[in-house]
Amino acid sequence: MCGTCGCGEHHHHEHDHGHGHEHHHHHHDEGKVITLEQDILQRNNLLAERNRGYFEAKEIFCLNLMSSPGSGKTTLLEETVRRLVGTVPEAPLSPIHIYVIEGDQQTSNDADRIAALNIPVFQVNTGTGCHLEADMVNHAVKHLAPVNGSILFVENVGNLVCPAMFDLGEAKKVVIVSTTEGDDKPLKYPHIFAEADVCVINKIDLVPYLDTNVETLKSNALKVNHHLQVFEVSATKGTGMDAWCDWLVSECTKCK
Ligand SMILES: Nc1nc2c(ncn2[C@@H]2O[C@H](COP(=O)(O)OP(=O)(O)OP(=O)(O)O)[C@@H](O)[C@H]2O)c(=O)[nH]1
Ligand SMILES: [Mg+2]
Repeated sequence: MCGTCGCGEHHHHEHDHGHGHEHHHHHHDEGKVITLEQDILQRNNLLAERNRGYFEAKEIFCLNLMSSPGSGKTTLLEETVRRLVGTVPEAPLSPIHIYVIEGDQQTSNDADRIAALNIPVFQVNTGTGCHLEADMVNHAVKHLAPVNGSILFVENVGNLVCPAMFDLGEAKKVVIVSTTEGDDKPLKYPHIFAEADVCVINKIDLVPYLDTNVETLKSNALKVNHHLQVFEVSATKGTGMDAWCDWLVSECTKCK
């Protein structure tokens, strides 16, 4: 399905032939592949802009949450929802209406976790696809029909590479990286950090058990993108969650 972002069949095929660590190049198909990629990305960008216009008109604050599998996107969402729903901030934000779109290859596990909090949620299963695309968000939004002034969280498919290439029409891209992944990930997977507006460093409660240096992790992220707003949190223990939620509320107010 996804030749666009380098996860297509032809790549796996090449790996199957045991080229080890060599760089792979497209040979006969190179021109064709690049044209196809441009077409897919261009069509996605057009749809993303339509989503963006819709969100702006309805003052919906849309965030795209991206990370490796298991960094804690859903846990962060669950804890964020609990806090924001419990919050009664100053008008015009009270009450905050929250909607969630869940992207996974298979299962509705994450949607079930969000639905348990009584939040409207729509699960997108991408099958072999490794990222969400703007048309999937468009489709999901039609089902959710979010009210004006709401927050819409989109949890992307767990993948630190491909989601970076696909604009969904969101106002902010958030990359989550957990301390268990090591402090070099921003340097090894720079594109997603370069595209993001915010970097949430999650699982800081585990730092005592790891060799990961959070300051190094943070400075590597900022090396790739010095505009990044960085939050250090433990979604499970609650550390740093207030700063993250305050930021969300203030950005949500700005988009009014
Ligand atoms: N210790 C610790 N564990 C956490 C934290 N946040 C999440 N976890 C755990 O990490 C595991 C994965 O969390 P999820 O929230 O499912 O991760 P995810 O990014 O949504 O995963 P995918 O949707 O599969 O990509 C779960 O067992 C969580 O309980 C944290 O701050 N500290
Ligand atoms: Mg998840």
